Amino acid sequence: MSWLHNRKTQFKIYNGPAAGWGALLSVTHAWLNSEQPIKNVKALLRTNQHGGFDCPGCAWGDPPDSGAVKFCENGAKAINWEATSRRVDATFFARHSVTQLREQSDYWLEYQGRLTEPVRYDAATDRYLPISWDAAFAVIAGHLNHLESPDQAEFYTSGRASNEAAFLYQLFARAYGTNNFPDCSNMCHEASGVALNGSLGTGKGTVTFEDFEHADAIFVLGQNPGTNHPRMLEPLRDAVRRGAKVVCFNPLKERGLERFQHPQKMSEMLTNRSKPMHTDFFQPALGGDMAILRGMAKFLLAWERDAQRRGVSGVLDDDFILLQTDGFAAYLEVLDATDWAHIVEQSGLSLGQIERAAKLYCEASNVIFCWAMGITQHHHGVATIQEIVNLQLLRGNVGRLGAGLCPVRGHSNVQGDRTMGINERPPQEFLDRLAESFSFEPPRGNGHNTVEAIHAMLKGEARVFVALGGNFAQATPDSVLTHQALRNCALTVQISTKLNRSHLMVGRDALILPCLGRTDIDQQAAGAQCVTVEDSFSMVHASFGQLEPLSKQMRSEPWIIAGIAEATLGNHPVSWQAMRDDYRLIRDAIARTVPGFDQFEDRLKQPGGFHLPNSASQRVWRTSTEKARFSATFLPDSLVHEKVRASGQRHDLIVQSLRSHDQYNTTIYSLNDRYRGVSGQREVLFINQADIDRLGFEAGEKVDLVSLWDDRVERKVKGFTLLPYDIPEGQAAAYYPEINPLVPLDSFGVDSFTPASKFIPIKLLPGERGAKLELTEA
Ligand SMILES: Nc1nc2c(c(=O)[nH]1)N[C@H]1C(S)=C(S)[C@@H](COP(=O)(O)OP(=O)(O)OC[C@H]3O[C@@H](n4cnc5c(=O)[nH]c(N)nc54)[C@H](O)[C@@H]3O)O[C@H]1N2
Ligand SMILES: Nc1nc2c(c(=O)[nH]1)N[C@H]1C(S)=C(S)[C@@H](COP(=O)(O)OP(=O)(O)OC[C@H]3O[C@@H](n4cnc5c(=O)[nH]c(N)nc54)[C@H](O)[C@@H]3O)O[C@H]1N2
Ligand SMILES: [Mo]
Repeated sequence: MSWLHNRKTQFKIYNGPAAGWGALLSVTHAWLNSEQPIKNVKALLRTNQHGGFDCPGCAWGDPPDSGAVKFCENGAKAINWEATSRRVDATFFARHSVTQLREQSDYWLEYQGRLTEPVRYDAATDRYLPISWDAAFAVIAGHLNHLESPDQAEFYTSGRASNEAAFLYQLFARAYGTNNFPDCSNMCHEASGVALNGSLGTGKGTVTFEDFEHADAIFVLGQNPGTNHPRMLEPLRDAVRRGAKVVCFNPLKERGLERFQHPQKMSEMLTNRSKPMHTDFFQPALGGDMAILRGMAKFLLAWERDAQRRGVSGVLDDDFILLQTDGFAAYLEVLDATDWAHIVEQSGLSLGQIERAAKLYCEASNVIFCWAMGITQHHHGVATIQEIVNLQLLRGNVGRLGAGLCPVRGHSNVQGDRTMGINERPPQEFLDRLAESFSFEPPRGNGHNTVEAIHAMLKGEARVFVALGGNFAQATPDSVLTHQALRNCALTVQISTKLNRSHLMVGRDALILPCLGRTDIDQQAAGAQCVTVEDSFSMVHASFGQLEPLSKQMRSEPWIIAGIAEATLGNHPVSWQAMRDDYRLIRDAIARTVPGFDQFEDRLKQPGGFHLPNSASQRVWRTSTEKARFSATFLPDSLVHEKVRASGQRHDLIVQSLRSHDQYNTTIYSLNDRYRGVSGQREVLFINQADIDRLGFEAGEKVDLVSLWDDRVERKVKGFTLLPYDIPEGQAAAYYPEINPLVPLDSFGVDSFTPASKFIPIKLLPGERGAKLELTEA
């Protein structure tokens, strides 16, 4: 076997299973690196347990009534990363100017530790200096109260914010007067919400944990659970074991979709046995899923017609289609009008493969479809998800045990934040209830999403930017423009746990407000507080911090929001101080305002929490026609956007941006990616050897990447090592956020505004001369 290497960088094939010993070693490393291993072991054992805290990792749910250990390798990393004893305080900021800090990598910045005191940017010295909490609140209130319109402020949220924090935040921003809620979910599962709302009248997934136990087939599209939702591996493996089909669609043969060794099952660990994770694997073209799904539906239709001719029972669920749905006739027309050649060309699969996928689908009585960023972050993400729904409606696979739709969410509370009203396009009923509960008139028009917020800041139309968590500067597309957008602001406020690049893209005035994380004990006037979150299966449960905070100057998110609100609005429309002192009052307010939260406080006491009802899972369709709706959208003529074609240049490759095994979004835990065999480097381009040859380069060579768009802006990243990889020809992959500068701000999904970060047409240019890794034999 051969691999590429130099002194600090190495690429070699990983042959181990997902999880297993590799995971255990990696967890141990994260522990030791946190510099408080013993404390963190205790904390880890309380993860996702009743009376413990909710894992700040992903939004996958937990099986009901099991007392077992409920964390995974990457959850453990997230916890150790948060619960470090390293600190970023006034001494740290005295040592480093903001300009110097900008030179550091994202990895270095977050590694410096927890933010432990509030600071304000001082332009004269180019440094952050300490400020008291009261003075910080007064600065914010001063800016907000001097804007000409509340719509000149942007209130960003990242999906770790608790329900309590999110509810308070939206209440404050709406009482202040705006619906400008750019949100991480705009870049994440927005397409799922838009598609499911339109088709089924609910923006959420329709399945629970129990459904996974009863599914005969689970289709997993555009998702890498081994890295991003490791607790999902167990139900997938169990499904394979009991004879169900697990059918994956992914251009990359991700390790975590291949084999799995349970790190908490001694028998598997000691005998080093692993279990297969899938029964079938298809490698589509990037963005080719809609064509595959359309092809599958066409096969179903052909088989149905054939059965009718022969007078035998067919494959469609006629009763369901007749009684529960509408739009079927229009959908049939679209199916018939879509030609096979178009399907095959766009899908990247052969007709035989599509037929096989359709068979697998029809042979299973109960089917669940799961998907994540490989589906949502495309121009036609909404239409693709609606095609998943179409297929499921054809066989009545919604609203019964073992079947349904499962957008696998990202951040641990991103779904809850939406439920709490973090929504730039709020439903009018939500606003009505808010108006009634708090006796004020909230703004009714749509606010800005992430892309619109960046445009507004670039044009100087938005002037104050407040972030409840996250890393706006790095998570967003078109980094050069986005950084400029933040720096155009009169004030930027970052409520954060750790230092990141967003803190360095300062407005003329800038504040960093250090907050507690999920693992920290939260003491308020009424005693130790819990917060609540909602997972991908709509289970709501409480989370209690377990660790003593590093500094008394760190405050909880609700405390900080209440402070800003009181300084800006006084006691309008509530006593912010009372809410801050006792979160039960916030939960009372949620219970009064948000459907499904009656007797919130009492129901939290149930182990495992409680389930928010989902209308579609009960076959109640809250759509405009009160039916589940077939969507009749044609396949895109071309997957390549017209603005790329209009650039007059032809792309060399289509690149997708994805996550390594050692990162949490923009948080980089290390420069390694175990399952893909990369260590010591992140600036790599995974590419097929045939493409390296076709384009006249050599494996290991460094190249520059330039993306194409018809607006004369040069979007370039430099010095990426070409890494030969098992990836379909014509495609490539690289890590997010390193290639975010390549994603044009206006390259986003139809109706979702989600940056198309899984489909970036690029050209390769030769990089620095002589910078090449050597290929050696092992
Ligand atoms: N450890 C860890 N856990 C996380 C995160 C993290 O960064 N680290 N992030 C959290 C968040 S916010 C989210 S949203 C989720 C993200 O979870 P994922 O969606 O699993 O994350 P990505 O790394 O973006 O992986 C996308 C996958 O889709 C595939 N893909 C790309 N394009 C296509 C396509 O066109 N078709 C198909 N079929 N597949 C495609 C890629 O090859 C890749 O395997 O994970 C959450 N959990
Ligand atoms: N090219 C490309 N871009 C993408 C994606 C992609 O796949 N490709 N994925 C997109 C997706 S799915 C998402 S969800 C977004 C993520 O976008 P964000 O949610 O904005 O980014 P994160 O990297 O999760 O934010 C990390 C920061 O959050 C802060 N933080 C951590 N925990 C807490 C907490 O408990 N409270 C507070 N207040 N702050 C905290 C820390 O300071 C940390 O530095 O990125 C999107 N961007
Ligand atoms: Mo996400």
